[in-house]
Amino acid sequence: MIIKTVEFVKSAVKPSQYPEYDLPEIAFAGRSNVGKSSLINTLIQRRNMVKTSSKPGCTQLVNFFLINEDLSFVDLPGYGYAKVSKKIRAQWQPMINLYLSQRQSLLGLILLIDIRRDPGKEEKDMVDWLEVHKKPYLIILTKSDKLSKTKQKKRLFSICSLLNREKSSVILFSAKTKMGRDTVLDEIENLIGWYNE
Ligand SMILES: Nc1nc2c(ncn2[C@@H]2O[C@H](COP(=O)(O)OP(=O)(O)OP(=O)(O)O)[C@@H](O)[C@H]2O)c(=O)[nH]1
Ligand SMILES: [Mg+2]
Repeated sequence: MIIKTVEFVKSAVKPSQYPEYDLPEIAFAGRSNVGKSSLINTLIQRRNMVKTSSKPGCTQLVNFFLINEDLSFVDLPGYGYAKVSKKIRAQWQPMINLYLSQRQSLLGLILLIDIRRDPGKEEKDMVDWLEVHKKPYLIILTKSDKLSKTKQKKRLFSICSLLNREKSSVILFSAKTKMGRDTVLDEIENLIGWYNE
């Protein structure tokens, strides 16, 4: 897939604020600081279109982007960050859950996992939810540049076995080196093709 145009559409807290366009939508989910916003920036080749930060808890709303005028990307707040206040956490999880359960046009989800971390309860719950709701999804291991090639392979192997997934269905990615960018774009194109059939 070639990304020609990108437009920030809006930020939302609740479903009544979501854009009303009826376009296939791909959402990016994962723990705080895992690299969701950086992955989107890498895909769209804009360094700062989506705000990123070394401090977890950067994305605090559901952010909608229009791609090539016919596809929507959604950057979600991260879950699981212990250091944000209880009050903020109490607002985020329902925001993510509401989005997942209410958004009719959600075509597929991209679940990001830091290559150095074992998937936790949040990731397993997310995969279970996706399976139950028959939503297509991709698993991406972020920050792969932090490990040697040999360690990347080892981590890929153990994360796949923890999640019961085939190795071919999990993508090694780095926003720093752009490793995996083309594979992610191809997979997104496959998802859209599947939607259009
Ligand atoms: N080395 C390296 N750093 C990365 C990579 N992806 C993201 N980062 C860094 O990790 C930090 C968090 O990245 P974000 O993209 O803001 O993460 P996020 O998942 O959107 O975080 P929240 O919005 O807080 O949920 C930033 O300092 C990024 O520069 C990567 O592939 N490699
Ligand atoms: Mg973010």
